[in-house]
Amino acid sequence: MIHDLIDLGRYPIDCPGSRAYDQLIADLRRELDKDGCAVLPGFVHVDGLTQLLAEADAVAGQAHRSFNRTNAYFSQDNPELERNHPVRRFFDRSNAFVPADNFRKAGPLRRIYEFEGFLPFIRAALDEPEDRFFRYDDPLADVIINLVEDGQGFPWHFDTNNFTVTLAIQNGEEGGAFEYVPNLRSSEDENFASVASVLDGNRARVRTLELQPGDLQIFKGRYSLHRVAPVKGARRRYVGIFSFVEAQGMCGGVERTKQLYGRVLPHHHARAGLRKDELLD
Ligand SMILES: O=C(O)CCC(=O)C(=O)O
Ligand SMILES: [Fe+2]
Repeated sequence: MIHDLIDLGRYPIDCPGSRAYDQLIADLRRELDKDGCAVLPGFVHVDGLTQLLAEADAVAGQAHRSFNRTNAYFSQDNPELERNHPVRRFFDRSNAFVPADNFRKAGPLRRIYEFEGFLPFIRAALDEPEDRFFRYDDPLADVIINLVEDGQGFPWHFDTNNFTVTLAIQNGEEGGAFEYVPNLRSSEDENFASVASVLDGNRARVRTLELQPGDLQIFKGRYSLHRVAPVKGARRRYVGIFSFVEAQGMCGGVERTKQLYGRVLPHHHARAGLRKDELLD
């Protein structure tokens, strides 16, 4: 069972159909409808965290680092636009991802991801149909840890995937807040003027979440501009990332996987075609 990791008293994800479960789902849906973000504080309890932290420390040395410069859209520069246009504003991005094959089946992070009640719970919270919600079939990327070190963060961006499910495992000494501007753009309107204003430092609509170790976050990042503020100090920020996709058998592309994880497996070559390259953008 999973009670040694998850606070099932507070989050009865093992009891679908119970009143407490239905209430929890209703609350999460309301939060997600309102601003695309739901946080479950203390989803992993203190004893569970001890296990997760030990696992994270043990595999941190396996992280693959990659660097690039990116705009908020993960797109190319467009020299025809004026110099200050958000599409033309590039920021440094560095990643250190611990690939998924470092997380053993019997280890705490993968046990949460593969717990039979976890996917249906996340799917219900997101109100996604059963035939469009699957675990990622990528042995290097299905469940990973993102490690953020002194001076690093994740610059302002919109996700290219619909939702992200993350678990805070350890915070840096300072910084590392999750900042977001709910619904800054829509499928009809890019709202470039407001995006530019946030990039210029306008904080009026910015919300700040200081997630604590053990908190689970469900975030719909396609329309909400967001960033991770730079982390300061010697202690690394660890976040677990659980990936779910809309088609069975989806796997990362060969080039993208090499870039993010430093290597590929035969599985990636075999699955080339059924891809979800944009994951984690
Ligand atoms: O590390 C986080 O808290 C979220 C990072 C993020 O925005 C992303 O992976 O798209
Ligand atoms: Fe994001």
